[in-house]
Amino acid sequence: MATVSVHPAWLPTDVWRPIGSRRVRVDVSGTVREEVRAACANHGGALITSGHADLIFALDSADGDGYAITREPHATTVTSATHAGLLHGLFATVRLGEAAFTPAPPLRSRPAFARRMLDHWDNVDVHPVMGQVERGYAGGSLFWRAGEFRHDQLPRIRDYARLLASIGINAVALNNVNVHTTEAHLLTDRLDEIVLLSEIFRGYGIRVHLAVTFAAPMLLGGLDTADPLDPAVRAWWEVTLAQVYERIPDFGGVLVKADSEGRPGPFAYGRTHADGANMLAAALAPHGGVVHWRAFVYNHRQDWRDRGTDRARAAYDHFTPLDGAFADTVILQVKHGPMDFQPREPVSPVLAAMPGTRLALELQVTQEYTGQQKHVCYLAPMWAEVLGFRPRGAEGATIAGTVAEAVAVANTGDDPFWTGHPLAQANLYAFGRLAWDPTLTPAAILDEWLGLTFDAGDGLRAAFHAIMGESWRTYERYTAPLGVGFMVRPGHHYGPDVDGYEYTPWGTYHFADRDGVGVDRTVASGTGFAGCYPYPWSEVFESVTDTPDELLLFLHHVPYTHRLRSGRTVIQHIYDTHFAGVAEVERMRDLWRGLKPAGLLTPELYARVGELLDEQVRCAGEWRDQVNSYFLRKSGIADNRRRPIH
Ligand code: GCW
Repeated sequence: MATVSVHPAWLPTDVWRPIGSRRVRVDVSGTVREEVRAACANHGGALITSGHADLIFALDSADGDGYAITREPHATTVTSATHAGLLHGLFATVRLGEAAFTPAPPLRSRPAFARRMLDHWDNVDVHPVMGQVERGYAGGSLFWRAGEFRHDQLPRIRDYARLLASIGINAVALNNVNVHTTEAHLLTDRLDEIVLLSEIFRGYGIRVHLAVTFAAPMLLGGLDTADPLDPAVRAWWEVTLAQVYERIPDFGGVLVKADSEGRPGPFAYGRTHADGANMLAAALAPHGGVVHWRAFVYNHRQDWRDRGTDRARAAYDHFTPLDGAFADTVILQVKHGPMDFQPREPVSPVLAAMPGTRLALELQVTQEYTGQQKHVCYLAPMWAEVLGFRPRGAEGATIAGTVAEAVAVANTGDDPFWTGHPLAQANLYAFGRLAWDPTLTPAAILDEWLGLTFDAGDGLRAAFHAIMGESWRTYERYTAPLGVGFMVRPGHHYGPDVDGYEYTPWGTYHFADRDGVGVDRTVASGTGFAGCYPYPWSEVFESVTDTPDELLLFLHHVPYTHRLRSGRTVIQHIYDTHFAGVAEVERMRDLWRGLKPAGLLTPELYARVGELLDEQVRCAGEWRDQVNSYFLRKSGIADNRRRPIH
């Protein structure tokens, strides 16, 4: 049971009324029955074992974690082959509300991806730079505070597991992929904490995974090497992981960030990433565990003078030669874009280039580069574009049809609203729903979330759609233009700093000079990145006239006077979109001011969103003015509408 001050997110008590006010039979023991029991206690219904039931939950012999809901005049029946599937069926019934009890054709649903995973970037200790949660914008960690496990938070963690289960999440990595010394011990002498968490998550059909450091055999085992082909190293992992399985029989496996941003990895021993990942897979496979191996590998110490090195190519160059070399139980986890979770990037070419490897698509729900949960930025439209992208053209498969799994970096913490910005809850909700069914539309998901969270009527719904529906594109308009990315303040990544990364080793440049801007990634004259795509995208991206406007500067260096497909020049597009983006944010704030707190739109939530919208207006204005002034000064070309630029 949550403490009163914690917001119920999309599961307020009232969403249980349609179930809880009826006579319900649950033919299995466990979480479904306990949820139904609680709902009936709150809403006057009854959990019964005999006699007429309005709603029945029963196991059947179908396969997998899907469910079926049969709505007949006298009763509704929810069936699945597994407890987890029945739980998903329960939450689907919650989403249907009263409609679950109106006769209708049978509804069958199966998840598109067998594993739908959330990665926490939580630290145990407070990291001197990154804090308790790396790129966390929702307070502290739910699991640890200042080095200590949060025993006092177990009831809230249970509520959290329930929220995740209700959107179909079935795997959670508990700690940051940057595994520092204290966190490394979660695998061994602090395993008790993971055991406790696994007991809570297990009840909701969620398996726990741990991020581990590749150097663990040295750090924890006292060995003098972590060479994946060294027998003592292999033996250490086998024994250590076997001990984990003694305590956590359904332990999901490990997540590894290796040879990336200073993390240890197999390169130190002249071994490949397949050697490293397969070694861990061999230790896990006998127990049914998997390895999530991140493809986020690039040179973060590059010389900015060196135009030949292209960070966008790095994952492709490192991993595609290894296609087919990874064990079956290794999942290569690939960020959706080739750089790093920018508001606009092309889909990573790695996702289309490794047919012999199990791939996971990695999304970032935490809003590192999309307003840090101070800005409204509903990300489902971006993710839907990524999932629906067809690397081989209209006749080819989508990304959703290509990858094996969907993974996302969590945006949650111990904030009373779970996500800092209350409206950022919609992003977590949308990730879960899209990972279950990538064909759902962002607008339909938003509607679902609004219905549950606010019991929103038509007026409120329309206002929320107007504020949130296009908010990702709005964010794109007032920040870095035309896909060029990374004009953020280095380090914390909030707010504008056009040249902040320009002369740094991080590989994220825009190359603006007095004549033009953008990165030439063509085969003909640039880094060759466009050639990493299959046909037709290799040709589309190679061509400065065919490249979609929103990606132009990601792929081409063009003069400010270059005409976009839209007909506008690049410089005029920059001015126009930045003025328009801020005007849209002002309109969002005004719409919000026009609402009145009532019902589930509580005064606290209303006030929090209002304050954050003020900050979004301020920050968007700063973006507009810095970006516009920068390009006016570089180019010397005036805005054709002579609006104020500084
Ligand atoms: O986006 C970058 C972040 C790092 C993060 C890294 C990664 C966990 O700035 O904070 O480290 O990506 O994905 O590994």
